[in-house]
Amino acid sequence: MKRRDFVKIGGLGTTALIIDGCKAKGNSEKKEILPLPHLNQVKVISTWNSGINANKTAIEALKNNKSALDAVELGLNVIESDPENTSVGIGGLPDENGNVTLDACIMDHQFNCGSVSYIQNIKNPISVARKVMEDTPHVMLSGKGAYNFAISKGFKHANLLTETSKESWEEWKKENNSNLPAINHENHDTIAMIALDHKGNLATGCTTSGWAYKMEGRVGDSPIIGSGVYLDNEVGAACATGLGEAIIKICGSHAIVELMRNGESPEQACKIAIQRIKNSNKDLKDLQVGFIAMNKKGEIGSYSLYSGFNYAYQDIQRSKLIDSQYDFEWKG
Ligand code: SD4
Repeated sequence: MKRRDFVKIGGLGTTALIIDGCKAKGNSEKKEILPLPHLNQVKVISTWNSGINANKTAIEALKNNKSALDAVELGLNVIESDPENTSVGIGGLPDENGNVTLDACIMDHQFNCGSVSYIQNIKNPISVARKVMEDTPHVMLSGKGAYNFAISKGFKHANLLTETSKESWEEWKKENNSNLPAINHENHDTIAMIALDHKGNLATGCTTSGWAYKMEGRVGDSPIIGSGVYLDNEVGAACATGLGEAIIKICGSHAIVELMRNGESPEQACKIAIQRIKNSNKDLKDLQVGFIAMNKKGEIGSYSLYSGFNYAYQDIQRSKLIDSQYDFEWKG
């Protein structure tokens, strides 16, 4: 038997895989229709407009029958490796001492998850997080241990502080010193992604250099399973961007998955989580948080506290940037 073709047979994107019949006696013309891979359903969403490029790589992987997990890793690698992006990977804005420290985590459809926090000098922390998930009995490695583990797995030591980020840090030191810039307004766009593959499995991941000029040792929500990302393949997945301290307080991504489990749409679930952010923080000034979510059916949604948050959507036909619903107009 040999694989011949994929053909549309109509109705909700259903596809049929037609295979040449066995050249058995009296059966030479017969074609067998097998259960279908749902290639039409593959899709990916990710935070901010840098998600557009990441999604393009992710969707190519999904179209080639790769898993959602592969798609998430490959998609996020694109942004981590881009020195122009000052929020993720190489080129990320450093902490108060000028050190670039990165956080990332990844989760698959079977509750497997891996994470690295406060890792330095490694360009692709999402791939290290995946190695933690697959090659260790642990979920999370941090700091020097995460770095040593990465080196043992063949990752290369790299200087992550680009000239541009160094200049911005020096400028900040001169002018503001103790004042941190507001997260997510002008200066940040951590990438978090959710992908759905042809088997109907979800995966999610998140990677960031965290809050620009943060205190030495600070870790945000992005490497914390349940805060930066969460996924239950029976229900859906959610991930976050924005002020990690506020997201951690409500276990934001986990909360959204539980809300979807209880029947909320992805957007409504994100909106309720934002309501919890409002309830759990007295001072909402400069506190931007944005959530994105996708349920098991592939329905998507988002919500943010302030205007200005958007996310990138990609399926096999379309790529678009979607403005999130929000509660307050950002006035700066
Ligand atoms: C953090 N949540 O470290 C991250 C930052 C972020 O867009 O999302 N920025 O708190």
